Amino acid sequence: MTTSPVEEAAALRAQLLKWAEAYFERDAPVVPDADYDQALRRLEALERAFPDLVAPDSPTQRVGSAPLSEFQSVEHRLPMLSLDNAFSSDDMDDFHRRVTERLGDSAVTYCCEPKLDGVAVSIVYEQGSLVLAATRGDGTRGENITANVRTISNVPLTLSGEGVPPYLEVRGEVVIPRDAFERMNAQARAADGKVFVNPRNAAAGSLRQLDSRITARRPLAFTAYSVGAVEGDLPGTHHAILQRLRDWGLPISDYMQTVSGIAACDDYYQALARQRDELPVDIDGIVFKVNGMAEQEKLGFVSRAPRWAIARKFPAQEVSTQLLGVDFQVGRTGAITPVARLQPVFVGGVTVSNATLHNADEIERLGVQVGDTVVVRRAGDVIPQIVSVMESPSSDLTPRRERIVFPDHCPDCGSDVAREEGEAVIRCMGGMACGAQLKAVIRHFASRKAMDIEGLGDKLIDQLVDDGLVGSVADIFRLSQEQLAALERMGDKSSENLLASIDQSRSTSLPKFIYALGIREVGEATARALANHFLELDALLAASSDVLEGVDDVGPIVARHIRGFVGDDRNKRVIADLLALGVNWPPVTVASGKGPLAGTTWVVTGKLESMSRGDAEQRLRSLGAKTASSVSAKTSTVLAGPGAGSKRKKAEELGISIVDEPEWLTMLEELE
Ligand code: 9MJ
Repeated sequence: MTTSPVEEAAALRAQLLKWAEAYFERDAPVVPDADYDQALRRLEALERAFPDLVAPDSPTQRVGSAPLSEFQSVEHRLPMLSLDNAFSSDDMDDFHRRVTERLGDSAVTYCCEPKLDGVAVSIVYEQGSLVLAATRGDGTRGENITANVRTISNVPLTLSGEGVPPYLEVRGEVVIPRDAFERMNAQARAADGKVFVNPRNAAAGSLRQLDSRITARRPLAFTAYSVGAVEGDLPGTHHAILQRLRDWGLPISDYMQTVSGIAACDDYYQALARQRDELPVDIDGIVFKVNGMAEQEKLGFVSRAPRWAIARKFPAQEVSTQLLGVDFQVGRTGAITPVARLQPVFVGGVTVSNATLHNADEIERLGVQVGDTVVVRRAGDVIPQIVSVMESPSSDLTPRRERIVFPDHCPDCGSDVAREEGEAVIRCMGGMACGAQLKAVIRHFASRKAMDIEGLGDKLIDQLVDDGLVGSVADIFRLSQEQLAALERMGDKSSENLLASIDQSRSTSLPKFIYALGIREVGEATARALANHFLELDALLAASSDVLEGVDDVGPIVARHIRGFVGDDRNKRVIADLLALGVNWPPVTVASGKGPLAGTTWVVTGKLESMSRGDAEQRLRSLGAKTASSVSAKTSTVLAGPGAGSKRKKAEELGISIVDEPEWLTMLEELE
């Protein structure tokens, strides 16, 4: 049966209105943006082809949604428009052609800005004082959220400096930076509070609180990106106007840049796309604006959007797909993790066919079942996650749903499983008798930041365990050339190389050795803190819980895990075997009041260009400094690379000195 354009348009309109209501009114989207955009574009195409189909309430005729009744409605002096989207360089070429044709000039300067993925707001200043703030609403009327916006710490309540216009409407985006979002959700989870799907929904939810005391507790941040109605004089370019806003105390994007021509726009887009995952805030594309205000005026507007601007979108980080099944994987500590098998989809720039489902609580929270259509999110190198379940379409085509049942025995070794009191995780009780656990333990032991055994990859580990050659990490150092050469796909040369790298790994450092043991919750930083505190392995093995809790980074839970690990006879044996088999390290040297940076405490944050953060910390410690992971009154200096977020902000608030990487490298040259 084929559907007519009339039916299709009606179905799309109904669907879009429903999705938009969930998104705007309830801050709880039911489909990824990419699906919404696709349906909207299809409806636009139908309406273009059959203009009679355009209904006054069509989602194509609206920018957002009607304001909620609880907030007062305010009319924007000038409409707040949205932006047209581009999805390819061809779309950008079309945009540039339209601009140059209308301007009759082929040399156009564009201002490039990251497209922040938050909530658009308008803030009005009269005689330099904040008098009104509103959401975009339907573009013509928005909601009065002045009380809430006044709580945002980087929104000035009064503007300062020369030439502030008597009436100035500033427009921009309110977001929640990623690291603050993670902290906020972690707290909400701990307190059984509302967990948000992403920073944008968290920002939206925070801004539409009727009680602004709640808003004040949310880590919101504003960035100005344009002006609305203005009485008074402003400079003649968009870029200069934003610089002026900054002079008056308003936050603007650090990444804003003017370029000539469309090829340079593409360069800017590609450069930011590469940095996307390291930025402190979510961005979903780049906005390009014709820089000259006279040119903007000449270009004017079409129904919903200015002709002088376009938003080029990045590939979607959230898409929908079907959950085909669930596998259960056993990790290093026996934790059994449900892994979603998905209908492969392209998301965040790669094709994804698996995603983590974390644990049974998460499955329950999501209400997910096999056969459901789910929203998958992949951002950066983070493991793909299922963030929500889409409403199941109620038609005969609805696939049969199937509940996800946790195994009551280990899927690898068949041992019993148990869930510890107060824990979300279910564990296999098989210990090292469980092949899956043993393999995961060895993978961790051999990994780069642990014993760093080059060439001992996952496949080889599987073979060694399955063939019974390795039953503990100590057995790695007992392997002979003959045993290795006899393995499938392993020649003489590769077995020699592997033996050489195993041999080399015997010389390690105490922090790496402690980390390699794979004690629960003992990551690299804790391993380093333990090594620096105890200096000798024996002292760590003998330490009581009280003594352990005296170490930076170690609380009662970590202390319990350490005591549990070192108290286990099998682990004691493995440690003794490793030492007997020649694993060794040089004495630990710690900052002992010596070195040019003795007495100082540093925090390294952001992404450094010339070395990893770990190496930078090592360099600092070798000069006598202490390094810490969080900024406090005890911090002397913060080394901040690009993308430094909350730690930099905290340092600024506390008046702690901040150095950038070039300054720091110069300092090192002098000190080292
Ligand atoms: C965002 N979302 O970052 C605009 N935007 O300009 C930037 N949005 C915009 N500009 C005019 N950087 C309408 C919307």
